[in-house]
Amino acid sequence: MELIEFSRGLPQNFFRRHILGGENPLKVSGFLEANGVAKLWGFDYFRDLGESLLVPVKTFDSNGDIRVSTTSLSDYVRSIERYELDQKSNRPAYCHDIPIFHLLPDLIDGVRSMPSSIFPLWYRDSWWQFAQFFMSPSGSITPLHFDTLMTHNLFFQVAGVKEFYLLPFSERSNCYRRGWRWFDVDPLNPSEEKHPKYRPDRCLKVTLRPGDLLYMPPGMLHHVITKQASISFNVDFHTKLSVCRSFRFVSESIPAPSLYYNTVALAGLFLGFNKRYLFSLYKSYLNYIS
Ligand SMILES: O=C(O)CCC(=O)C(=O)O
Ligand SMILES: [Fe+2]
Repeated sequence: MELIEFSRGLPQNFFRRHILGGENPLKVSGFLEANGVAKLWGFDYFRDLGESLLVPVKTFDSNGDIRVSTTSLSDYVRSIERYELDQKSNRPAYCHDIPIFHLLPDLIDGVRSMPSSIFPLWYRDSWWQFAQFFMSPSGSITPLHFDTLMTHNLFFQVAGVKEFYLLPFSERSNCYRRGWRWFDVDPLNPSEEKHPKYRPDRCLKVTLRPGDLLYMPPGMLHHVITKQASISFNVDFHTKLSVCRSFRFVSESIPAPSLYYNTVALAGLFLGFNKRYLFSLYKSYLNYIS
């Protein structure tokens, strides 16, 4: 596995070469700025916007549990700002996987200049419906996992800095798997004693700064640490090949809800079913993922 890097622009054959056939992660530095989506939303923007907007925030416990509570977006931004000034207080939880364009439809105008050709045809006219939002204070961690639907992932870093620790899907048997998609190995702090099969030389570190784009192919294991208070969003999507492949993982206990959502995507990608109708069947997914 190697990281393929571009600066700002994308090559002509980006979708065909790197997304349809690719197995490697790919980073495009300065992608958002180059596509007119620069400095779109800072912390100020959400602080002033979200007084009445309630969002779930999550804590990932070391035993693998995820605890969820609710706060107003403005209060949440203020708690991050306080924490970043004086890191002695408790770190605020992680605002993780929020379907932001459904909660704040005005934000869609800010991303219309993005080239939709980076998505499969079926997604292009409204790719933002599939986007998930992340806001986090420095030090927040999303532990090692792969994405539950076995989708491709385009990850957009809007503000702050994140480090991704990436491992190929083929390393899943060496990372001490828990259930379908979580892993016990901590690539930042590996323990030879506890996890002797883990191969740190297979792990690739990728740093994302404001404006950067990271593409991860289906099944790529990722562990993510927020280095500087961060705002990001991603779009998980299927191609015909990735959605068909996902049904193979019945033998690895892919959960029934994931198979349900992939059946919906299959109907869209192969049969071209109207997205307006299909999306209502898919929408609950955006609140289902961790
Ligand atoms: O940014 C993070 O902390 C997690 C991102 C992630 O897991 C994803 O995009 O699938
Ligand atoms: Fe993920």
